[in-house]
Amino acid sequence: MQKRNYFSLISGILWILFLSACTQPIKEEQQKKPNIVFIYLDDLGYGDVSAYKSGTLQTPNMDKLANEGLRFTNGYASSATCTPSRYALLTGTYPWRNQNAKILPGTAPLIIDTAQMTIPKMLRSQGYETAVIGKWHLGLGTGVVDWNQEISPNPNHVGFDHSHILAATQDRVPTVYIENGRVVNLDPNDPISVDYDKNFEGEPTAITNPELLTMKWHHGHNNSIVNGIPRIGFMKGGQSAKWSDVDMADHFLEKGKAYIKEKSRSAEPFFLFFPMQQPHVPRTPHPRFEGKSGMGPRGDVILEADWVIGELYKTLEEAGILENTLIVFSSDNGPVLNDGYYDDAVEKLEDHTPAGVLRGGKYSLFEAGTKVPFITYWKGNIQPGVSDAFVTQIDLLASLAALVGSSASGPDSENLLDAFLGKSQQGRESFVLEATTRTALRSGDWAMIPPYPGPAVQNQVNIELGNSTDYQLFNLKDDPRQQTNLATSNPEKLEEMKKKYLEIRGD
Ligand code: NG6
Ligand code: CA
Repeated sequence: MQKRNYFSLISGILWILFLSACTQPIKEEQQKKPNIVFIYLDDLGYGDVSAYKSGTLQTPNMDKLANEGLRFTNGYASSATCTPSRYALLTGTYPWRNQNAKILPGTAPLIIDTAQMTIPKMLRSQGYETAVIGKWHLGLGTGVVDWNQEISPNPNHVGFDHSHILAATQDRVPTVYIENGRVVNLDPNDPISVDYDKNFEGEPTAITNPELLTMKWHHGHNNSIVNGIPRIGFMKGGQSAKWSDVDMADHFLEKGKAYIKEKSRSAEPFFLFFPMQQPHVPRTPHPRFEGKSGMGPRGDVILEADWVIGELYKTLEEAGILENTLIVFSSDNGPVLNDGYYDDAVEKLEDHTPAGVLRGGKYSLFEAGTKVPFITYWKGNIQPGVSDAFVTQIDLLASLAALVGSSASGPDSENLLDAFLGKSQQGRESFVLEATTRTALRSGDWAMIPPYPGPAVQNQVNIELGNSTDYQLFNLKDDPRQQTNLATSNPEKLEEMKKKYLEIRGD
């Protein structure tokens, strides 16, 4: 009898141990907030991802996210250029509220106020570790930066625990990586100086020494030469710190992989903001990708970026955290072919359509300026599908806050979490988008562009900017290509749109 009691006691204990061993990891997994990886391309168009449009360029790793996640057909960047889009994304604030939110030189001060709420700050308050690895372009320091000292404020002062960045763009000096406010690999005996107005005596430029160039400039981009590529701005010194352009994709990938691997072992969830430089100019694919697209360097760097994304995905999978990681994929603005260098982007395009059927491109108030590929992917949590919900990058702050249990937001950010997770088709109603300091309204199925002076087409980049002496009104449902201006035939709708636009703009 006693023996039997002991037996049942021991088997009972074993059962409890067995059951708790089975349920424990699941419980922990459920309790741990999801990691968030935001992959942000630079100038990638709505039609550059093959999941968005069957074309000659194949992007299998982007397609995997799109086809096994949620592919948005009405996903928008906040601006048709880089800095304003990034500002809006991180702060949930319309970029036109901040007059400094425009394409910045490499010497510009940080335009995010260190008191402002940001996505990484909000996540940090919820126990996240946060990092930015890639292109920054939101300014650094307070005005006059000494690149040989700690540069402050930097991304670490607006919510990132860790930052490994390029300051502005690949075509702007300084052409160095900056980690947590310090230039990487800098030799103190060869200090860096940067100036956007005048050259340093005796330093070669694209104008004085064209024989040093391996890439030719088309417009702009004729100041200092680094690695044979003419840049915007003048730079002197810092030889050992200069990046290698063709290795940039590998460089950021290695940093991204190392961060994911390290944080996958941490008890805290992480947020990795991974803004990539492709396919912005100068397009410098690693030799492994050279000629692979048949479309010249622009196509090649898109294939390179696609490969990087596949590697990041694999890293998450191998670290065993794919099921607990929300991946968001988008682009900062629409596409451009010739953005200042002769690189065959126009000549070798063939039948590829970077903007899909959309009108305009980078810099434009027409749809292709801001309507971009937009994907959310979360294995096991987001059902694969296509969403027509109207979502914008400005909404990520409030939506991610809702995901992780924070009530933080930005002044213009809407909580669209259910739309981002595919639980609802309900997006936002209206949005005032920006393009080179001009603004326009997108509301319901409609787009309204107020009159603006200036050329209809920017000839150097060959993009229709949206300027006109008249109001322009389009019904995007019937006319996604924006071919028929309904401003005169539908005056009621025009008035309604004007009113809404002024309400939001508040001026
Ligand atoms: C423009 C540059 C362009 C690109 C852009 C910024 C010239 C003539 N053009 O001024 O090449 O660098 O700025 O692009 O200099 S963005 O995607 O970062 O906004
Ligand atoms: Ca851009």
